[in-house]
Amino acid sequence: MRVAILGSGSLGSLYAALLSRIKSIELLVHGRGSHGAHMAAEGLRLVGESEGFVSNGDVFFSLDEVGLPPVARGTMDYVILTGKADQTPFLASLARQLLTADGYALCLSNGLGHAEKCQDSLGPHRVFAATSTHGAWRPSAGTVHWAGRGETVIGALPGGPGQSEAQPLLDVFEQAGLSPRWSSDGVASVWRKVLLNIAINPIAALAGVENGELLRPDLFSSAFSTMLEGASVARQERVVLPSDAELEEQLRQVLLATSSNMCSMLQDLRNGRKTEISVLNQAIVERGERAGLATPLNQMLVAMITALHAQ
Ligand code: KPL
Repeated sequence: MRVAILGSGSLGSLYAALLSRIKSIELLVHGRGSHGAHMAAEGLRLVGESEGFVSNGDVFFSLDEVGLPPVARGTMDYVILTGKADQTPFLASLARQLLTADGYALCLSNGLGHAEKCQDSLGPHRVFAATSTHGAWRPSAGTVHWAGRGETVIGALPGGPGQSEAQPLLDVFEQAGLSPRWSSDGVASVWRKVLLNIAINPIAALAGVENGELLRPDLFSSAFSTMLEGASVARQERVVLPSDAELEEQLRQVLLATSSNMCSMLQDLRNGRKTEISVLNQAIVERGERAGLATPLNQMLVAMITALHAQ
């Protein structure tokens, strides 16, 4: 099976390192910048929950600065997009060039709207919904730290492929330790992940703390209230969510499982990168406005993170 990972941030690098262990996969990892260059020249080191080294003989590391390798075009059975929010349309255009005629794409990026952008570019019949709660960060170029075990959800979208089309990928994710799960309602799965991110990311980023600190009662209550605002918007959009008590339990479990992780928004702020606030809390505020629902906590978090961007 041929698999391509587009975008080599923390999550893309983690999936690359774990999938590289599966001998039945030919893996292409398309990165950029100093981390991408480091991987292409010297390979990728995995530390944390599991340790290992991926040599550039085992995996084809390509660089966006150079372009897609011509030999890879039209050969990929699955393409996994893992870039930041504003990269999705570009990465989807690369996926279109890489996929075989009956290949499939999935996007693990945080936030709302990615799957729809992939569907626009590739057609609904080729796109799965997908989410990941694995925690990862990059201590230095060429290294990824697996900071917390989570799960990977692959799900069905309206008009999209089903479980049998996802099964070969679910099987290799299982072998790689990525704890995959199939969801028959991919839209709800993406929302459930977004509800976690709107609750965790801006608060951990503003407080400058690892995820586990949000289990402190004062921070937990702020995070959970932010989550509930998002849940009201989702329910207004007729998304089927579990009870508030179950959402609270899921928030607690993800904070426990990723307690030593620096969430992606904290990493982005510390590294001077644009955050994903526009596809997380800001998307909740905008959808809330359309539905006539006030989301003051999300609005305040957007204002504060946006003010930090401007500094
Ligand atoms: O998705 C994440 C992120 O950091 O963006 C979580 C699951 C919250 C892990 O930190």
